[in-house]
Amino acid sequence: MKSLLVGVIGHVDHGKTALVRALTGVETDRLKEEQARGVSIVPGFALLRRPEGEIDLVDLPGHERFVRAMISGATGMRAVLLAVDVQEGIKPQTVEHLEIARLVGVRRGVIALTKCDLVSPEAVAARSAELAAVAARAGLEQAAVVPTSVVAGTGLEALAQALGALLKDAPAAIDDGFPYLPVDRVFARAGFGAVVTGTLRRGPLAVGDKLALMPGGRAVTVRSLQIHGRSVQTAEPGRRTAVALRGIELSDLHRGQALCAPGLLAPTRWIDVVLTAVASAEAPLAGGTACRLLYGTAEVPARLRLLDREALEPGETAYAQLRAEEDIALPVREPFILRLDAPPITVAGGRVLDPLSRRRKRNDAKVLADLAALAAGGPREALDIRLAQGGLEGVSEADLVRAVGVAPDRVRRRLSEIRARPVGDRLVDAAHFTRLRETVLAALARHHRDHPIEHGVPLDRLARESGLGEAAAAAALRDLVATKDAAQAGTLFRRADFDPARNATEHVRALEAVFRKGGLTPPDEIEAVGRDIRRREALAFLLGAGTLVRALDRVQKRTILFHKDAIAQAKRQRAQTYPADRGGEGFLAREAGATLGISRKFSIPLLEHLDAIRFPRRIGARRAFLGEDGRPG
Ligand SMILES: Nc1nc2c(ncn2[C@@H]2O[C@H](COP(=O)(O)OP(=O)(O)OP(=O)(O)O)[C@@H](O)[C@H]2O)c(=O)[nH]1
Ligand SMILES: [Mg+2]
Repeated sequence: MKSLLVGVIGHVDHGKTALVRALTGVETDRLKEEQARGVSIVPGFALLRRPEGEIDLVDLPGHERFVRAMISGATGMRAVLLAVDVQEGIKPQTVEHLEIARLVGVRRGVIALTKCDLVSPEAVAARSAELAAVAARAGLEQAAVVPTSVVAGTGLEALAQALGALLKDAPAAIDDGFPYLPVDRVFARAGFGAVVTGTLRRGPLAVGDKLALMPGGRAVTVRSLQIHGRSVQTAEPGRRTAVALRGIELSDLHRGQALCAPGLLAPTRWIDVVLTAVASAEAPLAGGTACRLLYGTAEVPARLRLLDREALEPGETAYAQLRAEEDIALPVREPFILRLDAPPITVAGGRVLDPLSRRRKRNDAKVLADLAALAAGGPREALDIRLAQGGLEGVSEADLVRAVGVAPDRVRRRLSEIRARPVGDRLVDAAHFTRLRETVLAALARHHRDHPIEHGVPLDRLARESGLGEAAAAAALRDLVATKDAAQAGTLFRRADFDPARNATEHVRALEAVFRKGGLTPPDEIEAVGRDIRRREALAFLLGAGTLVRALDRVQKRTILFHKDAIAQAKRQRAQTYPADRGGEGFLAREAGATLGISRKFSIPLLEHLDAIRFPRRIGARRAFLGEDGRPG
């Protein structure tokens, strides 16, 4: 069913509550004090059923002392019903309420001229024309002006029809896929426990949902849901909703808190915003001004930091930061209002562009360009911008979700569409991932140039040499190996186009010859290589290439260097000597040494090495020949 939340606004005593009563039969002035004084103090709620759907009317207080309450009730309104007393015409809160509606992004509405029983038809006609012009100036598109009287009962059907038309043409409420409900009332109800009410925003809410109570993030569960007294399993965004909660006491609940999907909001002191000064302001709004930040149903002291000018002229729009004096948590794109304490006036309003910011540089082209792009775009652009800001380091998914302000599964879907890449526990956009790859390839090239004798470079060293984090270097390397731009041998990485054999030097060739000749009784390392730096490099090269193998005698704690050809020869020879051992008895280390004609000094490390590569397998003191895959050959 279609629904629309309409804020009923206008100057004090202009007949808002009387209109709502006449349209719906609901008395929204429910407080004793409201009834005694004949003035609305808090927002009241009533449902208007129409053939087109349901209209949630929020009857807002008009008195100048209750503008803050009016703003808290204006949260989530998508259209307005402006009440104007036909005799009084435009008054200060008529203007202020229209400004507030405009600042929170409302562009549609209906105007009711009230108390028309008290004046002549000519006076009604004159006021109608005047109001149509005012509405247009206030940014209300094609607002119908409907003369009414609750005393005479005239114009009410026409007004209901105008509201119905508004509903019919209304775009669907924004659905970002996660529930956000600023709490405006709290009470206990027998059989339901603690109940909060508010306007559900941003996404649906269902019985059983787990939520976080912000600020603070305390976990609560939805026990049951009601919309205008009707129990429901699911509430759609845009509806006035009563939520019975499990997991919390009434005393821990108060207006100004908000229910939200867990993880979507995080506390902060700094937010980036696009801000418009009230058009009817008498003076510019200076940077540095202390003000009250009103968002959802919350209000906190904050300081304004303009980013590209010293002051905001009336009606002007600019990018700015707000520094809250206590932790705040509100979603991106959320509207807010700024007021002064003294004089108590509304000075500006706007939308959140970055809900988790920090102090930013003023007059910085990049900062301002990002904010302009965020202001012009939606979730997609926010995702692109945040990823770009994350650069080579990337952004965590939790941070992205908050910056983008839509449900995590939608963020994930989009991330795969734009081919963002996981790097450790972060995400990097495709362009930066390409740069990561290039950075790693360049670092590999430098390494090969500076250390031509090495076969490659281990990950940790490459990370250092490329100036990247290990996770970033590892992700890039994995991708480079997958695309065959790099190769991995053991723990070493190299460029695919780097052929270590090309870099074999005289020393390498000489050393290799020595060990090839040595066969299964090679010279000691000290003797053949010693401390000579060239020969040590040559040894590293030959080990890296697998030409020489370092075999270990664990008992004697000594190593022997074999040429790979000698090892291959030993394997062949033994396989011929012990064919009967396949799956049989196996042989002892000394028997093998005897067959090969070498002493224990060589046979023990040789067999250890062959064990290490599973040829043959060890069975107690005996060894049996197995295939290289570990199965009996
Ligand atoms: N004659 C006449 N009086 C009206 C009409 N509508 C409202 N009134 C009177 O105007 C006064 C104010 O009406 P409310 O409906 O309380 O005004 P409001 O806009 O809700 O006031 P606040 O909520 O305090 O801003 C009341 O005394 C109403 O009886 C009307 O159509 N004709
Ligand atoms: Mg009222």
